[in-house]
Amino acid sequence: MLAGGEGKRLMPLTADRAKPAVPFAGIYRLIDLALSNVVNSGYLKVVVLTQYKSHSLDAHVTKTWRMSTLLGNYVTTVPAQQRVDKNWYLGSADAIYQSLNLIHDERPDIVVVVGADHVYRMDFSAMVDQHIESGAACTVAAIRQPISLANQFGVIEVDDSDPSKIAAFLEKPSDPKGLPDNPDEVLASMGNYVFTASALEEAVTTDRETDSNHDMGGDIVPYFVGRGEAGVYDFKDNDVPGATERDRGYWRDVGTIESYYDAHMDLISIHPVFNLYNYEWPIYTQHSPYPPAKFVHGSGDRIGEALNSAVSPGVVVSGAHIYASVLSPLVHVHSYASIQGSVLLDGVEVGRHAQIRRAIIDKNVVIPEGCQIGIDHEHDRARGFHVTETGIVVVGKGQVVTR
Ligand code: ADQ
Repeated sequence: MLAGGEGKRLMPLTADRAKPAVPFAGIYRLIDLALSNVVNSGYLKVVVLTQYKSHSLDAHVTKTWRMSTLLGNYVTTVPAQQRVDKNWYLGSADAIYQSLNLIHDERPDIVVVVGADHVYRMDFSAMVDQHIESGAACTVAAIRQPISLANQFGVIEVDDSDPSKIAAFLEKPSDPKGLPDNPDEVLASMGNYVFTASALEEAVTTDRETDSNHDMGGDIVPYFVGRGEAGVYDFKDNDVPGATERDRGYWRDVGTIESYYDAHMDLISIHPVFNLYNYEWPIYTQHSPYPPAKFVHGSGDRIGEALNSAVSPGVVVSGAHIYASVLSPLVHVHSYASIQGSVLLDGVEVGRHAQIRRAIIDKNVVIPEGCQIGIDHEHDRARGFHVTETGIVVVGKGQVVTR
């Protein structure tokens, strides 16, 4: 699993942690989704390659994903180690090159390479089956996306005569071609790949000797496409047990603040677009044994309530109104406060009469009494908060909030 990226477009949430360690849906970290998919697919020998600000990621994976070693299974983090020379990982392909010793130790026939920062459910065994049947050296998972987002993705053109083969692959093109049956969409790489192990080794070794960006999407996939050895796996054919009509085929790259925010809103509608309550394909995580969430009357006998919201253990809502929001563990909201369309990370304290709209508040931030966030964006910017083009306000970890 590739988990070393910096996640610049998710700033300030990645100021202090790697993107895969960013908290998600109250009790999870982003990496829990990809790891749950891999483990639920039956693949139990997993290395997580880390680099950028990896401490909280490493701590989370080590604590949460410890497995019995009796059967030789493991999920283990491997930090960049300067094993090959004095360089850190030069890119995602170099992360694999510098970790080839792990492949040599296990001698697998097939290596599944998975990004660590997407929200979805996927059974990788179906993709591996197709890879083996097709005889491709590299198979790329693909999903249709709006053409307006093409510059964030690797864009695939399939072979006219054999649609399971990739004819061309352009990493983050600025001038993409739409699909023949829909000019408003492209076929995007999901950043998940299946490789024949020997072919992967040869590709990353050859790539290391060039002056490329040493990137899986930018360099390794095009290498296989150039040799006519790259196949495409259409995610719409993937099925996981327990999926609902509504959330089957759901996939979100949470690469930006907007998509991170939207992925949260997808969770909390009555019939969620992404259904966390599918116990046949569980999303695993672990956190401290906090007490149950509690809703109590507050000052002046105000009712404490949360509607269309997801509320984590350890939360106390006292005489405050929460709507369409996600509250992480240990959030405490005091009387007369109102929170709408917001995501509050662990331990956020919201003072009396505070109002929060369309905001993401990072861990342990204290919102003082009467404070307004997300109501006057000029005032939000003046206080040093990050405001996106679409008006989502982010208050970073450790930021001191004033009225
Ligand atoms: P991006 O997500 O933009 O596009 P990248 O930033 O390289 O590509 O991240 C891919 C994965 O690799 C992430 O999980 C990241 O954490 C990890 N990674 C990045 N640099 C790393 C390093 N030096 N060491 C270890 N891990 C590293 C990719 C593909 C596109 C595809 C999108 C789908 O390149 O083709 O469309 O994913 O989201």
